[in-house]
Amino acid sequence: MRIAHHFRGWKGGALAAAASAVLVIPMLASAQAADPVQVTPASPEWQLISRNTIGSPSVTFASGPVADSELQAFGIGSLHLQVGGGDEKVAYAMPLSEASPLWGKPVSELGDISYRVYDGTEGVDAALPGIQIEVARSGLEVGDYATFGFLPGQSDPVDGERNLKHWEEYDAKAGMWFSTNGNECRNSDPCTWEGLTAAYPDAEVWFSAGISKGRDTAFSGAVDYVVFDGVQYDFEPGGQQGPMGPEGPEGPQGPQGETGLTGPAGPKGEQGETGLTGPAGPKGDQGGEGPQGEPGEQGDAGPAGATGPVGPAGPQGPAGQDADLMPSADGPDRLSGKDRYETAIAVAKFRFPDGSPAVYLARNDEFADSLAANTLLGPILLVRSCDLPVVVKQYLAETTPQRVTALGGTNAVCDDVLDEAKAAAGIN
Ligand SMILES: [Ca+2]
Repeated sequence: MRIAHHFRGWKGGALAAAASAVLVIPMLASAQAADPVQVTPASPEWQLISRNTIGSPSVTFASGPVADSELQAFGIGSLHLQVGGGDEKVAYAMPLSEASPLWGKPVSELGDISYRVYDGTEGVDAALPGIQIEVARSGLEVGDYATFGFLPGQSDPVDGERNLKHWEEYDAKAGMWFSTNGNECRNSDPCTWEGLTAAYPDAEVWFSAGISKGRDTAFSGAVDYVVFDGVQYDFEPGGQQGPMGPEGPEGPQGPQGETGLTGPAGPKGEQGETGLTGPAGPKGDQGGEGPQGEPGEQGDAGPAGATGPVGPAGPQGPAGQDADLMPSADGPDRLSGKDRYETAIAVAKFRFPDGSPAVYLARNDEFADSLAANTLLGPILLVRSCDLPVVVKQYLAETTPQRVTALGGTNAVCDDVLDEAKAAAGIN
């Protein structure tokens, strides 16, 4: 994936950016209490969410666009988006962790949600970028992870009329919303905000909140002045344009080569390429000292890339990889669950305590497939041919791997199960 960022790296500028993150800008008529938070390429609070980005969309912070209308970009510039039709999609959002004030906040208690969007897409009735909130629909304690999305195409802008090459403001809580993977408020039958929060009264904010442009039409335009939970975010060009960010490490090499299969792509590499942040190296610290894998030398697990706060890319520990693949003398006497699905997950959790960038799905009764895959560097989870066990879904939602691979043909693992598994992992 190539992202046309030219503002790579926040390592050198994060502190300076944080210090200048809040600008005092004269309030418009609908004044909010606090000053807007200025978001620049250097702001770590907002990032490209690589697992929800496909293709090579362009995301830049730039001046304007200036429209021939009353409403304009807030301040000087905005977040410019160029997304191709078909398969491309992009998410630019606030990754959340347990330390974030939004983490676990009941969705029903969220304050204002609105944004400005400029549609400059010629010749296409473009689908606009919307607001996307990853949630635990039954609360973080229980899970049931999904995404709530605002549908600008089924909602009216504040001025009542949508025009090309105009800035339009959408009050998202006054418009229509959908939930992924749910019986209520499906994309085909969306709900008002009140309907959404009534259908999922226990939903809590989970993993990210921000802007998303889905995989439908092309879009060329911009987004600015996002208000989320009453906090205003003003996208502006400039900021601390530090040195090029480090490239993310490649995906782990190893037994994949021996089997001749393509190993998991370096998903961390993808995010590193945007230069916004160098995410933590997924296995960087793992087993660093293990001299060719002496038993029992398994090192500390690296920080979980998906949920952890992103930091500079960590170097991969080559020796650690070897050590990591060797059996440990410290294992339990038995790994088990109440059935084979749970047992596979118990094995996965033991072997990959911090999750894995890649996981594999094998049919519960096709032992040849899982046997053939046993040298892959990632958990092998068992599924029914056309049914994804709830425990597997929960595991995927908790560990958010960047790649899910089905083992065998569609008779072994049907496409619906693969799609559902990807959705559970947040891969859309
Ligand atoms: Ca702006």
